[in-house]
Amino acid sequence: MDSAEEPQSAAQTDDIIAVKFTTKFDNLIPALSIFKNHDVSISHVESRPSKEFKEFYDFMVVPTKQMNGLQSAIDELKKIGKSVTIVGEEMWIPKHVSDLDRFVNKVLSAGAELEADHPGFTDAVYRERRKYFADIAKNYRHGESIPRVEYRADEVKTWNSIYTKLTALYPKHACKEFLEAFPLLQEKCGYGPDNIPQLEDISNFLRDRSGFSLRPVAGLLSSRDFLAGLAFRVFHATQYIRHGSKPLYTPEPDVCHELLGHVPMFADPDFAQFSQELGLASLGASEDDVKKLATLYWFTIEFGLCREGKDVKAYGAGILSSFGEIEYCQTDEPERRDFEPEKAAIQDYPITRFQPIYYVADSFKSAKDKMKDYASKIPRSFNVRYNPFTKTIDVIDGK
Ligand code: HBI
Ligand code: NLE
Ligand code: FE
Repeated sequence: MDSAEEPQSAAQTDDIIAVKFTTKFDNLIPALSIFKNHDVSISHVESRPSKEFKEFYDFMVVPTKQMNGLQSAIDELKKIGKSVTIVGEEMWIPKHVSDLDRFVNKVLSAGAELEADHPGFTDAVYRERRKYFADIAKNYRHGESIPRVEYRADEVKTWNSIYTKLTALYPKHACKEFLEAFPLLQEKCGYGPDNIPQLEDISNFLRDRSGFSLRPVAGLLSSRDFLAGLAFRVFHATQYIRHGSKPLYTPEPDVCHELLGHVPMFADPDFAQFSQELGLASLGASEDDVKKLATLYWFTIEFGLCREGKDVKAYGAGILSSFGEIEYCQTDEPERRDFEPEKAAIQDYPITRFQPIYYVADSFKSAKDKMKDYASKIPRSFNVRYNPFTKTIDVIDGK
């Protein structure tokens, strides 16, 4: 995304996620009765002793869904509760990996509504196909296997031309972590010139390598939602392929970009950890900080270079999936700078042409340490910790 065109975050709706209030314990039953009297059913209640008021408790009530009586219930609740507040979408963060299901209908530009300058805009067959992929993603829920797709001959032809050209360039230009993973993907996930691999097989492979998994996505998500996936080591991957008329460059992610650019990198444990740090830092961060983190995502995961001895190699997916850019980034034309999160986070960049500036990391370990350090300076009223056993985000109050 161009910084100027940064998609609006998810925080646009005034959906009520939860109601918080402080009252004496004896008031809990009367408070819950208020919801009942207004026909609002409840899916979850939490309580803890108030830090502010002795003998009072903070309660949080999660209504089952948006219900007509909710606003009047809240108004009445104010009579018996102190500091009644509404937890809205803007404060909500996913706490469990299944919470990512909430993003399925929040894509910014899906195949069904292709924009006018898209090469597939006037191609009715392509548009229909994009709708098919969008429906798979919209119907997908956490824990299900990702539907296998039978790609058409013209789609495999597009894949073939990209795959053949890129694989010839990887030995010279791709970083060693990428080159280590690639043969495994050929062996175990069906990577090859005449086959578009299946997201489900790749997801299972990555889970065993680095704990990453894939979710199908219909199109672009907001930065906030997209980065939140990384906090759970989940990567939202498109499943459709770019329009056959322009195989060698697209500004939009597609299955070639995800599978050839991103997937081999997510097989590396250090890179996986780096990606998750970026995701964790984004949870509950301000709009401004999310924008900076999205920019860091751009200059690392999408367009990062790294040092290998005297050489500089590509690890960014936007480079590794683009036949033109993979060679261009090694020329003297673009500027190269050492990776410093504070500086990279505020650098502008174009999205529809080759990058004028690249940031060079010393290693993923050092990039991860710098990232962690940067993240620790982002102001947030709480800290987060990921529990990999339950795939849960623990929120630690740090006020
Ligand atoms: N959404 N589906 C999807 N894929 C991406 O690669 C992607 C996105 N939303 C935002 C985004 N990338 C980045 O430009 C950053 O904003 C994180
Ligand atoms: N330019 C890349 C490609 O052509 O594969 C895609 C970049 C997506 C951010
Ligand atoms: Fe990408």
